Amino acid sequence: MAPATPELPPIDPEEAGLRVTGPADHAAGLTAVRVSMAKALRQMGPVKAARNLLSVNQTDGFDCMSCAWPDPQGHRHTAEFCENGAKAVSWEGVRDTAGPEFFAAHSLSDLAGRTGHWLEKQGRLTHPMVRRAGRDHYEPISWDDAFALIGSHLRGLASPDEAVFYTSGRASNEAAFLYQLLARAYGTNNLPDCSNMCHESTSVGLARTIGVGKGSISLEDLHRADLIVVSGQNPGTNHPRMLTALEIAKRNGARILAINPLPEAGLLRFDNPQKPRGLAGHGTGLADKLLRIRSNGDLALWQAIGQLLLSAGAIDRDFVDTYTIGFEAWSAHLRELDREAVLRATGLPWAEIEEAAAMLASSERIVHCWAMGITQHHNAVATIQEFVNVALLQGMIGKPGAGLCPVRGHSNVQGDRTMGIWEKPPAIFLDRLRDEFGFEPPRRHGHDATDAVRALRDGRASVFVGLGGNFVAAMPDTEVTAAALRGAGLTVQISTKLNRSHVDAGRTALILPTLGRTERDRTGGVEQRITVEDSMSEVHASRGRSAPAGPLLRSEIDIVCGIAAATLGAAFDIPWSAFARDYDLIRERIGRVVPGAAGYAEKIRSRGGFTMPHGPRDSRTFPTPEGKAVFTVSPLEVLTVPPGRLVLQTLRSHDQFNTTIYGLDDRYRGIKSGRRVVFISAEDLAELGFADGDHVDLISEWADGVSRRAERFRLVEYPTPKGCVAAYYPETNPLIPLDSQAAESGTPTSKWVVVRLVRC
Ligand SMILES: Nc1nc2c(c(=O)[nH]1)N[C@H]1C(S)=C(S)[C@@H](COP(=O)(O)OP(=O)(O)OC[C@H]3O[C@@H](n4cnc5c(=O)[nH]c(N)nc54)[C@H](O)[C@@H]3O)O[C@H]1N2
Ligand SMILES: Nc1nc2c(c(=O)[nH]1)N[C@H]1C(S)=C(S)[C@@H](COP(=O)(O)OP(=O)(O)OC[C@H]3O[C@@H](n4cnc5c(=O)[nH]c(N)nc54)[C@H](O)[C@@H]3O)O[C@H]1N2
Ligand SMILES: [Mo]
Repeated sequence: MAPATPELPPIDPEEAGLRVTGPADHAAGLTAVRVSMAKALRQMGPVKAARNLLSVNQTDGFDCMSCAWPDPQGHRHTAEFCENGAKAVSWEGVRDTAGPEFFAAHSLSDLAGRTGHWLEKQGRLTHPMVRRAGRDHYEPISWDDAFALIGSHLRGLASPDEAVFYTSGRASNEAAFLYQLLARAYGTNNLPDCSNMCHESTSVGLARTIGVGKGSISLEDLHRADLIVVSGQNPGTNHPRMLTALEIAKRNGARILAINPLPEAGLLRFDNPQKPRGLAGHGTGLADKLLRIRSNGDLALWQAIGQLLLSAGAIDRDFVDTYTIGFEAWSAHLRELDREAVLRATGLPWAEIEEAAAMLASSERIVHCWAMGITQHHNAVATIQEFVNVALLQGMIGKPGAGLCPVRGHSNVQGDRTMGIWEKPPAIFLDRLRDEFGFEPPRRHGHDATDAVRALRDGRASVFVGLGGNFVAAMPDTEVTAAALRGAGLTVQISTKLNRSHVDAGRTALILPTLGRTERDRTGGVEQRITVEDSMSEVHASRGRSAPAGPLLRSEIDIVCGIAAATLGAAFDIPWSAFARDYDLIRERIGRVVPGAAGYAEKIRSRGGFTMPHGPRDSRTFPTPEGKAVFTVSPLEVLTVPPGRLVLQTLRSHDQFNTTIYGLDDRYRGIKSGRRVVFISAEDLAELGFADGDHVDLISEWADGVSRRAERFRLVEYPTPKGCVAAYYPETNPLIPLDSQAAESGTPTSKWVVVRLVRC
């Protein structure tokens, strides 16, 4: 199982069994229920499976960690989860563990030859472990010694900016709040997070145009919309509970316009597994129209739609006059729109664009939803601002049944940002932090995720702490990112399972095992709850029910407090050990520091929680510098690729959660027992002289002249637009140049990688 190139993650031997059956035309249904139950029973055993699956997303249970989709208010199904939620819960609840014996048996050199799938499959991490400089094994270490080691490294740095504090989006609000407090009390804003790779373009685009970097709707709005636009998103796999909301909306008369290069099963038809009709019948047809757009054609599409709406007079004049600025400049710009450029960029016939525009023109309550197919592009911020322009034109913000709905990924990624996990914190947040804790927080911006890699690579940073996640596998340019972490003086991973980021370890490296969302947290001798915020700004409590995977596990909060006390001692009188004993004390501080969270500790005691305020949604108040919503003008640049090259988008299979690979199948796209596939159109196969079933290496091309390679992929003929191919993340991350980033947001362009195919 030796890796093909020593630096690259190895190829799974199970790939040899790869089979291809072709795409499905609907999502969920009986298969989904059968698959999730079988997995749960196998991995957790019957008692734990029942306990865990019955408390997912219940008001007194835990928040499902598989996505950030909101829970319905009032009536909830007994089973308020989906197939992929059940997979996530089972994956955390496994009976297997990877403790000291495992690490004694497997050196780091051995682990370097294993796949990410194999690493996570070893089970839950149970003991704090250390890899001491020069050694090839992790060995056990006590919690106190681990904290002392971190403290001495951090205190020994020449500047606090030589440390990086990364967060993945599963951390609770309480853990996130204390983590940013630790970083800032220590002296740095180096708080990159998974948002930087995810919805950062959304945060930037929405902050500029409506003044708040978050979505503006509730679940109820989605149910009441008469048109729902789903751009660059695959909800059947990544937000399956959203299909239920789409089904309700359809029943209430809504139409759905989907915009995607691929005919994703979950966009076409939905068999709701929670209803008898869904279990046996043919389900609900979802998209009324699917625009099979070329990669990155969305900016052009929305400019064209804007122009068509303008000429059709589909304008909410009152809204535009009262609440916005910049309309004249925007409409003048669209009058000049080059139709030829639109056709080239989108690959769509003009008549289809007109049809889509007519759907918008004839709707009164429109919700715009989007995800990674929009945010992970060079011009992502401009694209988002362009459909915001259209939403403003039609007055679709701050009215029932209408609004903007960025669909977040990690279950608490939005909450983490609210709690101050941000390398560019707003001044008001820092002022309130100063007033509450009595120290002056650093004001200069910190590193985002890609800058963190550069700083580690160039020796400007030497300590990396990860609160969850798998930085090495999730980031672009795998070899560069891995080498950057290996060059660090100290890496600390607070994790539930083993992954690539523990293997590409710093000279000294720590693994700190933590409780997951499903597990009972009795820190301080009492049963604790944590809180989270979903994609629609609903905040609520979450409490795990299962016995922890091992007696030594600590909560993320406890671990952050341990690191903080060992690093900062009694500085600023921050009561770290009291915080760890009573999470209500943290919530009281959150209520005083976080804008919009006044009375936090009391509010989350109410069943179902509360909604964070949102000016545009609540009262059409737009907290931009101008005090109004802003129309923005973006030049239309059509990205092209040289002859013989293709545009690769990197996406998720139905059997993974980000870098966690549950299995090697992608049921909806007809792939079994393999992940190293490239979906490619019949035209491209013919033009490039390949056939379905051929094997190729992928080589990406970028301005720096470095040739990045990912090896041995099987070509799969698939209905994807000509010139646009798709393959799974994270196998393709070695192809994405670190510097290939979205303008303004810095998000890696995971959906736009220029590649060529070489027969192998
Ligand atoms: N089961 C499961 N659930 C998850 C995750 C998971 O891995 N597994 N991940 C979570 C996370 S962190 C996130 S961010 C979300 C991700 O949720 P998604 O954004 O749905 O994830 P992707 O698989 O990246 O899918 C991107 C979609 O955009 C389309 N697309 C690509 N390029 C373009 C383009 O140029 N234009 C348009 N219009 N469409 C395009 C692709 O064809 C694909 O359908 O899901 C969350 N939920
Ligand atoms: N090419 C390409 N790259 C991408 C993307 C893409 O579409 N294409 N998508 C990007 C996106 S949207 C995102 S959000 C990032 C994801 O980046 P990350 O959030 O860094 O990665 P994950 O794979 O979600 O992290 C998985 C690890 O989290 C740990 N973990 C799981 N649960 C818990 C918990 O409760 N607590 C703690 N402390 N640890 C836990 C486990 O050890 C597990 O191995 O990847 C990005 N990378
Ligand atoms: Mo994400």
